[in-house]
Amino acid sequence: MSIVDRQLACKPTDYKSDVKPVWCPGCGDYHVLMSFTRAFAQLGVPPEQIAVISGIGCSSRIPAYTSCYGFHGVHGRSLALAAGLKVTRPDLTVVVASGDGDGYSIGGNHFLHACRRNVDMTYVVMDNHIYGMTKGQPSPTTEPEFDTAMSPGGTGLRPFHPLVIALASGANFIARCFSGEPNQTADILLEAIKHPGFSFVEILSPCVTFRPDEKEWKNLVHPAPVAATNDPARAARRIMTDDGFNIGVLYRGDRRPYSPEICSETIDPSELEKEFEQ
Ligand SMILES: Cc1ncc(C[n+]2csc(CCOP(=O)(O)OP(=O)(O)O)c2C)c(N)n1
Ligand code: SF4
Repeated sequence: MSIVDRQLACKPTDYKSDVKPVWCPGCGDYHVLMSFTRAFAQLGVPPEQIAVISGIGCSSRIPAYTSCYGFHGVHGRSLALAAGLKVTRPDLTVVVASGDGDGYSIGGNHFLHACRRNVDMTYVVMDNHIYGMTKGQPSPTTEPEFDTAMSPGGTGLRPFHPLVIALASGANFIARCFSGEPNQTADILLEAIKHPGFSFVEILSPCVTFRPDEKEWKNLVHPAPVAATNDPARAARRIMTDDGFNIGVLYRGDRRPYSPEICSETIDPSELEKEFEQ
């Protein structure tokens, strides 16, 4: 079968591996996996032309459950890996899967600079406002009053605002999804993958084991009341003032994606050498 025929024939099940997920029954990440495979099928790119990269965490297990190429890397370092891969293999579709602990705590610095660099890839953070895999420590998005064994009475710390930080750092596409809406999430993931540059998609994905209260999220999410904008100032105002449960595409930017040629266009290495010889 030719590549074109295969692209036409792709079904969501073609992107699933034979590995059975070990997530807890009811974990939101099952639906996220479904959204990934639906988005890939709609994209029509065969599994061997997609790379799913992750760090460590329950959410970061996703590459093993897809039939795409994948890399289950070091905790918090998935973006560096993915950027290196995309720059050297621009023909691949690169999608990065992370959790709020992996992406915003140990990986926080990489998040800022990936947004700035604007390599053409899609960063998906399954945010459950807790560390699931390591049994319920607070993460940067945990509410200040949320009581955990590690932080009795809550941390008292102001939560990190990933969407605002992504916007301020230069992400080129920003959306929020809810894992309980896999079709809508698949549509948004597809749009994020097709959008040039660094696309950031937050997926609210409940951890039913360490945050049973998050089962309520299905009653709190609602469509974003205004259409996406390409104006960062308007997007910032909206994201700063929303209730954290607006679902949809919130920002579509038009920054030019990073490519190694951007540097070679502007810097002539022989000129630099002359400067150092002086
Ligand atoms: C360098 C390093 N530090 C800490 C850990 C332990 N660790 C593994 S997963 C994890 C937290 C994962 O939380 P999150 O990213 O929110 O994902 P979730 O499990 O909730 O999906 C931590 C701290 C590790 N594996 N490596
Ligand atoms: S601990 Fe939480 S995040 Fe991890 S698999 Fe279970 S429900 Fe999902």
